[in-house]
Amino acid sequence: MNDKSVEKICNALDKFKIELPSWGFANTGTRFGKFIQAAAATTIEDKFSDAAQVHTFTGACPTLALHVQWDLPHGLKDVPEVEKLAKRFGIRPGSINPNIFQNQEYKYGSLGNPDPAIRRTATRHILECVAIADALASRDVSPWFADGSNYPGTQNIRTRIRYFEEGLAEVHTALKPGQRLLIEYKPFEPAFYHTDIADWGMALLLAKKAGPQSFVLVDTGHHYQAQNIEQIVAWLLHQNMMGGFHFNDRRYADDDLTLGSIDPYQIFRIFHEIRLFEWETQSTADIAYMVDQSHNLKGKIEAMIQTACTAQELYARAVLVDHERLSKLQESCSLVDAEETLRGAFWEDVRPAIREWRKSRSLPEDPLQAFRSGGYLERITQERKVKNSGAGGAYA
Ligand code: RM4
Ligand code: MN
Ligand code: MN
Repeated sequence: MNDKSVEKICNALDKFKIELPSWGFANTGTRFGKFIQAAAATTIEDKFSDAAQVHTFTGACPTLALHVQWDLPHGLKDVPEVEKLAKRFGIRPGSINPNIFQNQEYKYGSLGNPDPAIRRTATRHILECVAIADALASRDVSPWFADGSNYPGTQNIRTRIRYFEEGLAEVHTALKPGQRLLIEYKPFEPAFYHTDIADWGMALLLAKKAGPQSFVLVDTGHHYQAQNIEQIVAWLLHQNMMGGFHFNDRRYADDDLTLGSIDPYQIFRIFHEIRLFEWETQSTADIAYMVDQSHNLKGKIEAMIQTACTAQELYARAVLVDHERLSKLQESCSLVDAEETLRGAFWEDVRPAIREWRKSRSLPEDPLQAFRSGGYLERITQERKVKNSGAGGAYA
């Protein structure tokens, strides 16, 4: 690889940051049960501390997404504590995620619930999240709605669209200048007949209707098999509606596997669409890159370091695509050469260039190795094991 390519990668990596999810450090499981890890985070302090490890060794993850009910159980009252932790660990609070799916009252939905009192409760919670985001100087409020129904005929799909339009519009009016509302979609689970915000088209229409500070959030695991995700990304970029990502990989459904573990070419193609857009428009796409993964079996901090490094590798490959050349080949319909231009970048070994970048930024060349020899994992395993041994893993 020539010096110019290395320099291009280094400059791009300086700007490429990826947000970690607080819930990725806690004990999580499948719907059949949890496997408890002795070193898992059980408090918000643990989560900040673990995230700081990932950032220390990768230099790529300066922010932590928070799930309000899990991380700020007392809402706004917990803001000073979170601020203190953010300062102490050198990690900024990232996107604020409302929880409108876990409480008993949300059995039949939140903003789409036929009961107006429950719709109010949900709206109030999201409004509090907007206030929390404001207090923490976090830009993005990022709700995911589990709303839907399990059987045909049991809910009025169009009435619920209206409820969503009303609820989201109300939330939008509370946004401060600069804040954004990111609307996430998901085709199924937990609802198995219809989900109120099932795909990018529904999310896009709702975001447009809510107001100019709403954008769409693409969770890479929230698509049907074989769906062309990079095409969705290209459309959202074209519409200036691409707000952020929840990165993860999947083999079957919403598996939340490590980014790029199943299909690295897919993630590369997404990054390519973004880089191409940026080259054509001579602008930087204002996108929040976030991870939404919870590792049930892998060590959580190690898996997050692996994820951040994988994201950098796939992003760096997309940086190498020769846009000028590719555009000409596309125009002349030189199919094989165009495809080879894209594929060629994908097959470049960018790891030496990334090591260069790390060295020149005083980061360890091998973040995973550096974490392992740092002694942190042994220490927290000792400190947390008693607490974690009391955690229940049962499904029923
Ligand atoms: C959902 C979705 C959301 C996440 C929850 C916990 O499947 O991906 O983003 O907040 O899980
Ligand atoms: Mn998600
Ligand atoms: Mn998900």
